[in-house]
Amino acid sequence: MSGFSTTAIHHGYDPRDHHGALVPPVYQSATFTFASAAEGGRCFAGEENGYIYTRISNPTLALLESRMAALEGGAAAIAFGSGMGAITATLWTLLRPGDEIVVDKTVYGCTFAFLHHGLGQFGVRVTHVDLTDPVAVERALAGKPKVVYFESPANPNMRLVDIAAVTAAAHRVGARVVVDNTYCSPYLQQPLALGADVVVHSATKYISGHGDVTAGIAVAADMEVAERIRLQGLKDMTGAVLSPQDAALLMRGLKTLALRMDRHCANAMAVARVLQAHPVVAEVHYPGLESDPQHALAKRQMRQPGGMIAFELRGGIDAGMRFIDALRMVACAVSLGDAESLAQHPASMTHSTYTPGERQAAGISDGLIRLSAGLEDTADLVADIEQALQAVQSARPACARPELQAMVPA
Ligand code: 7XF
Repeated sequence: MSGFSTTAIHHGYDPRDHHGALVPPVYQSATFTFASAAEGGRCFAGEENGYIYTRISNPTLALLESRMAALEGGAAAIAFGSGMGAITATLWTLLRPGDEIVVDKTVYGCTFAFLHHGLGQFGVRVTHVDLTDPVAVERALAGKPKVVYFESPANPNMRLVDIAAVTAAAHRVGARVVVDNTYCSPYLQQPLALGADVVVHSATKYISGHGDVTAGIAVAADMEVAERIRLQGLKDMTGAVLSPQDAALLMRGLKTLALRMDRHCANAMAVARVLQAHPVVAEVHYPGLESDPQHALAKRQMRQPGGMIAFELRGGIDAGMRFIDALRMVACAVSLGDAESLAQHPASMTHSTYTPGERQAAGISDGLIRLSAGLEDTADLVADIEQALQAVQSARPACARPELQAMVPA
């Protein structure tokens, strides 16, 4: 078994099968020819292997899929044109009217919207539960849901779910577990190894790594589930296929995934320490900090604590907005996992699909700021964060002694 990066770079490809081309060629073809009408019929009937049409499969997509399956430790992967494509196709495939899905209380804004505006409209019951609370988990599972769904860490507030514990409990009642592994990538966390059934990704983020692709991936532990997601969720229900060019860009991203994640994590740790020590910061949510209540769980299920941080400033939303506007290098933008560090305000941006009441129930406060630590030099990133914090501090009510600044009420 090769190491992570060797798999990410070499898995499933031999240049000698492709005229010696070091980099896999891109099969930029929507359709594939059959040697005869009979062969075409056999391919459609599943009696003969062969590419038919790119919405079903394509050699470039197949190579990306085989690498992602190997990296996540799954039986097979399916590539999609967006993370939402992967999530919707997976859940449309696994759920029927009358079924229940149990979802952690915090998920990405459009996932939340899909659950309530999409699945909810078609007779699927959506129940939000605090999956960090074992008693609440047992109570929710008593209703025999078909699927348990969560992110860990959750977007945007960094709550971690104990993947092995929740999965074991879900399996006892026959529920399938789907984990959104976007915040980690398979380098930091492998939910299938902890028992989960399907992993979904917004590959737009760390897997691409360069902010130039919108893509998604689903990886299933079981081949039969993977085939159903491909033939129902992808082919018929969403049509959310990835383009071969974008698959090639994702494979380029995969080659440096481990290197990039190490730098993202180192930068996030440095920023988290600066935030934690600063008097204008009220709270930092980063599982790498020893003081974080989920530090021990992070050490158990993640290789490193990741490149994402959430925090709240004293002075709430106004101070948060001032902080974002004061940043010079860090861009104000949604998305994450890019080379460029990005900051955004979840309540008005990524999670504005929730009503204020729903956000409160999800633990997403109005003052929360989310930072995606990029790949810049640590000193430059830290300097930008420090000067923006200083700008917030200077704008606060004058206080004779700086050490008392922290005591000025919000
Ligand atoms: O369809 P997309 O590729 O944008 O992926 C959707 C998605 C799924 N799961 C998680 C955990 C995500 O974070 C996302 C996309 N999130 C971006 C963000 O939070 O910044 C989207 C910008 S509105």
